[in-house]
Amino acid sequence: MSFENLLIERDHAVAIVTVNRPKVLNALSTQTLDELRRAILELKYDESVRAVVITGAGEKAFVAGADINELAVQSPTTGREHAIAGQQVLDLIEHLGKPVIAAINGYALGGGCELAMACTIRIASETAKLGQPEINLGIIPGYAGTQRLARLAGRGRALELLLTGDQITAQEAYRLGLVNRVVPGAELLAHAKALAASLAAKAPIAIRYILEAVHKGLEMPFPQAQIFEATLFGLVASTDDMREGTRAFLEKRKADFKGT
Ligand code: CO8
Repeated sequence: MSFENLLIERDHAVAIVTVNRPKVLNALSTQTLDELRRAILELKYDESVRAVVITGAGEKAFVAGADINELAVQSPTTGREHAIAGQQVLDLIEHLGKPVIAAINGYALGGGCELAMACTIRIASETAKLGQPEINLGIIPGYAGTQRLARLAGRGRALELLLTGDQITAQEAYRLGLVNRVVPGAELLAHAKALAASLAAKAPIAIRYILEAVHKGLEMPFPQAQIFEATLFGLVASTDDMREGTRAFLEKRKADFKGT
């Protein structure tokens, strides 16, 4: 895979995707979003990849939002198309079936915060700043930020962030439940990679079903979600990894999961 605006590296079963437009604080142009879509699809079908880390190039930013140069000249129809295309890319990330860790190394604003929210787990550096500043541009989030922020941080907090457009610190984001962990900047990538590697060593089918049970189940009425969970539970009971995991426990050894 080679891209103009993304760097893709591999560290065993972990793929690291770096949005690489540091001169514009890694803003998501249409091309960058399309590259992200193609990269994520490749990683989805690459069985040797079991977890993904997404981060931004340079010291300053994870992703400072959609590219405002493009937003400034959009029309109602291209704006709608652009929003739908972005939503689809973020949906692909959310439904990758493998854990995706956002390593938030600086500004995660607008589309950047939305990208982070589509990831499974968010780890922020102590100096990161998060927010949805669209209101200050006279627009609203378009990559499902109104929806994911309200689901992650709650309706009241989401409304405050969306309406004020304020940037918040990593610690404040942690307090709101918007990020899972805050670590020193120098340790961020190593921390994200280590977490990704530990998730990559777990049973891939069980990981996939947990992701599906949470993401799809939360959109269902509770009794239906329970049946959905029970069905997925039944399916994992058919896997070699279930036999390996339970046997390894009883034999007091580390399980070796194969993804079958
Ligand atoms: N798009 C394009 N260029 C950007 C962006 C961006 N989002 N953010 C920063 N840049 C550029 C700057 O223009 C500047 O370029 P140049 O060097 O040529 O002047 C360069 O990056 C460095 O930025 P600054 O000089 O501004 O750096 P500062 O340290 O002074 O400030 C900030 C950093 C606070 C992050 C500031 O750059 C900023 O406020 N950026 C914009 C943040 C923002 O508003 N993001 C939301 C964008 S809207 C959005 O994401 C909507 C998503 C949904 C779209 C739906 C489909 C249509």
